[in-house]
Amino acid sequence: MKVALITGVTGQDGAYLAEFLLKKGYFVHGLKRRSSSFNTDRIDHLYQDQHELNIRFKLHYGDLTDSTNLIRIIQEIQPDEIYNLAAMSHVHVSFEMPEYTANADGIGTLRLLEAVRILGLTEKTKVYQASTSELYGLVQAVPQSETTPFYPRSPYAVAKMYAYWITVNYREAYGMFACNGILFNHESPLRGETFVTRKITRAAAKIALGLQKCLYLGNLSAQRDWGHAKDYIEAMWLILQQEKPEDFVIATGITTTVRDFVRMSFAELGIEIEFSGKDDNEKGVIIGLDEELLFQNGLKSDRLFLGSTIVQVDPKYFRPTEVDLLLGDPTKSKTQLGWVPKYDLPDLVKEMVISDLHLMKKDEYLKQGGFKTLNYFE
Ligand code: NDP
Ligand code: GDR
Repeated sequence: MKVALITGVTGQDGAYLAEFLLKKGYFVHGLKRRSSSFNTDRIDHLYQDQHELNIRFKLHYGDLTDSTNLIRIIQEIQPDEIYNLAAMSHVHVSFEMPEYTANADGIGTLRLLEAVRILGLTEKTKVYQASTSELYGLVQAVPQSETTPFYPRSPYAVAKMYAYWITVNYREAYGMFACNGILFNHESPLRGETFVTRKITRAAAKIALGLQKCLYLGNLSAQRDWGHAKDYIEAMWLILQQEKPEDFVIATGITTTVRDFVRMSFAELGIEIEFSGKDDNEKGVIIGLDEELLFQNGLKSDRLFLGSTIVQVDPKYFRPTEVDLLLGDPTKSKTQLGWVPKYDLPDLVKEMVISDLHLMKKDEYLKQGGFKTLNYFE
């Protein structure tokens, strides 16, 4: 049985990858951080009671900032494959926490590679590094491929640039099977709530249900190449199944503005928006309601008014340095890995919006039923 270690197993990609590898028959070990509250929501359905026989999923407390912990775990489990997905992954937050981001995302990758080397596992253990399209940063050329020069624009991207090159270096210096997947943005219903797509789909659901009035966003003109996380984790696995270790871009080859993602999300529920104004003053206003679609989604139009502003720009979400345009060229991954994504952007938007509508309806039912959370502080 193949043994895999996933760092960042509690995150969006970690959850999908764990499920994927379990289905492939792997024994999956996951690294999770100690937290004062539960942080395993995304993988609770995979949990196996450790007292049972034949378990194939095990979690270990750990952190990419702790070398001895990583060495001990890797020594104990002797993995065939390590997927290094753990990171402080929020670009805007990295401007607030640059040193920690460098430590976890940059040096953390070095710690992992060194652990494999120190333990004499360079021939046994393959390593996947979660590299990112953020490396391209300030546009040098489009579409961006494996040969496009990097120009990182955030502490996150600079840390990931170190991780990218240290992975290449360990491959060249020690002959390790260590690869970078340069993944463009990928989303899903499991996406963290503060990334723009999920923030939009959650807010669209809440606004449609009358639980929120307005969605505040930053740069609406940013363009991203958005795919589905389920497709992207499959590419991670394919990268480690190649004959030779190499780096691959994983992208859809289509780019869309944040503004259009907003339009598509509300349209999915039956709400048509028009944007007007510029920069800080740009607004999204309801210009049409599709009664039939609203009805199909279990929504009532009496809470929604033509002409009301439901999206506004708040400059606090602007970044000190922005990445304006990402558009990937997936030619190499399609031809060499045989990677075929199953989802397109409309599928992704639909899945996310419907999932959030489902979640928010739960809140609405509880509210209507008079449910109140107990207040422990009175
Ligand atoms: P998430 O933010 O959803 O998950 C990050 C994971 O890393 C979480 O499990 C988190 O734990 C864990 N983590 C954070 N810091 C540490 C640390 N110091 N030690 C151990 N674990 C830590 O990210 P995604 O799943 O979206 O992304 C996975 C990886 O891919 C990340 O490295 C990200 O930078 C990279 N990436 C993501 C892209 C995307 O579009 N999603 C695109 C390109 C690259 P906890 O749950 O406790 O917070
Ligand atoms: P990104 O994702 O920075 O590309 O990094 P995010 O969804 O945070 O931002 C995408 C674009 O949307 C603009 N934006 C906003 N972003 C957020 N979060 N919140 C807002 O309110 C908002 N308004 C506009 C941003 O300015 C940006 O241009 C993601 C992460 O998953 C990284 O870990 C990963 O490496 C890259 O994708 C590829």
